[in-house]
Amino acid sequence: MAALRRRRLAAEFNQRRNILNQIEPGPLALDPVTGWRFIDHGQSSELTELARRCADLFASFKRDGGTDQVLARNPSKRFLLGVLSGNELLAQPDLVKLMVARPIVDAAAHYLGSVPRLEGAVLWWTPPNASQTSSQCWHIDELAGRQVKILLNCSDVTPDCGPVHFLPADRSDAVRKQIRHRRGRVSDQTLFERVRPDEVRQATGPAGSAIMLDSSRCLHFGSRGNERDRLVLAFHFFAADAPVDSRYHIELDGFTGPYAELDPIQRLAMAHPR
Ligand SMILES: O=C(O)CCC(=O)C(=O)O
Repeated sequence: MAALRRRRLAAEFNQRRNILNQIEPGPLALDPVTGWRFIDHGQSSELTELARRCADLFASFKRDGGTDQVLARNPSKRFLLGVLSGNELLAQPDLVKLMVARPIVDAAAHYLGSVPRLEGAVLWWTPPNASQTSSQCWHIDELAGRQVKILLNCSDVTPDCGPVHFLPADRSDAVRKQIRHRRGRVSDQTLFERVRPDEVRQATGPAGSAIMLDSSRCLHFGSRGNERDRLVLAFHFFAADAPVDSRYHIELDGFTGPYAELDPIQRLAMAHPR
């Protein structure tokens, strides 16, 4: 399926690759070796604004009883609870337009080698919890070979808020090769037999700070041991010919209304070749 899609979209992919020489990697460029970068509060005006708007949205969601409802719907899961996801976000054009701000798209384009598409987005709330399951264990995001995921802290994230922990891509590649990892979870024991604790990074920081991460290469986990709430906006870019992830998939019908303001590169980032 994936190979077929790649072949079918080869011309589209090449076009998106050729446009790269008209774009600079810009201030948010990612290191191709380590596959991540930290963005501090205020370093990207777009991300600072996006975090502020997401925090406001969450405050009204909570006021309207949304958090109680989401907990009632998920009695056995108390992490990464979706506040708003996928195409629901299209009703918040200001948020979506900030996600495809040029510094973000340009950095993702250079890392991925072609103008990518915004594949999906979700605003996640993690309340205090004591579980250690699923994405709370070391893993990579398996769907694509590479991706650029932005995990934007929309609340202040300290070590007791279950921050994302990750191992840079070059070290993750080496460890995965040693243990012949292809998919599934990696235990703490297996990892720490090969990795020093100080090699593991934590995505802590004030609201408005973020990490850009190739979560398909960097082993990572999050939402573990929260003693306090964490609100995070996750959105990710895939190369145009990568598989489609239906979970938080975001797909715009046309560039009308507020979306008419998008420039040609941003339009490519929001256009989904079929
Ligand atoms: O933030 C978290 O809890 C984990 C996020 C994660 O695993 C992911 O985005 O792939």
